[in-house]
Amino acid sequence: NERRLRVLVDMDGVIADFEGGFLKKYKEKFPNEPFISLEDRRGFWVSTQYGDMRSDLCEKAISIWESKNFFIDLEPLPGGVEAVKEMSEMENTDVFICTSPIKHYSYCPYEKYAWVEKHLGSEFLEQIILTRDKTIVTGDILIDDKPDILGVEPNPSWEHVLFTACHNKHLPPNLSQRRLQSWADDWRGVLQSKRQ
Ligand code: UMP
Repeated sequence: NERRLRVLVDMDGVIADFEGGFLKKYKEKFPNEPFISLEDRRGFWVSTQYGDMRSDLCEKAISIWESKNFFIDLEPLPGGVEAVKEMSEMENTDVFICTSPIKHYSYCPYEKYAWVEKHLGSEFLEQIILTRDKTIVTGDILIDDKPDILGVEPNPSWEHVLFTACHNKHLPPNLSQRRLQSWADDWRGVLQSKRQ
């Protein structure tokens, strides 16, 4: 059906609290090291900002999300699970969870599936797209907190709607990029605007 709307929803920073989960486990593992509060986060890459603070903190940060149980333990972000379930029940709407796994593959891909099963239900295991390149995935909308989503396809089919996160909320307004401030924002209106 050509009239169906296809929505791609990112996981980390959109429905799963990567930043909050990272900071909590980083402080537990490195209680005597400096940390960056969520208020002070700038830039998508946590590891880059920690490395800029002190070079050895880059690998310490990376060790947190490479650890067993990091991804499965992430808390859902407010309203995200409910929104994904609601949009998946809308008529003529297909929802996919589109997420990039880290390259240290021991735990992350498995735990992303387990997280989706735990919070969204086993029927959503059909809807998972794990890819390091989201530009080759076709869809009408991609809801994602990463400001720049690049890959081999120079003209992705989707409109990227930037989901506000601690690391992107200070970016200067970009008139060519719509934003969702949170799941309390008008995501239904964004979907409606893409329907023919
Ligand atoms: N990630 C890193 N380094 C960072 C921050 C995040 O490798 O400093 C990982 C976590 C996620 C992935 O697995 O990058 C981001 O995926 P998307 O949210 O773009 O799908």
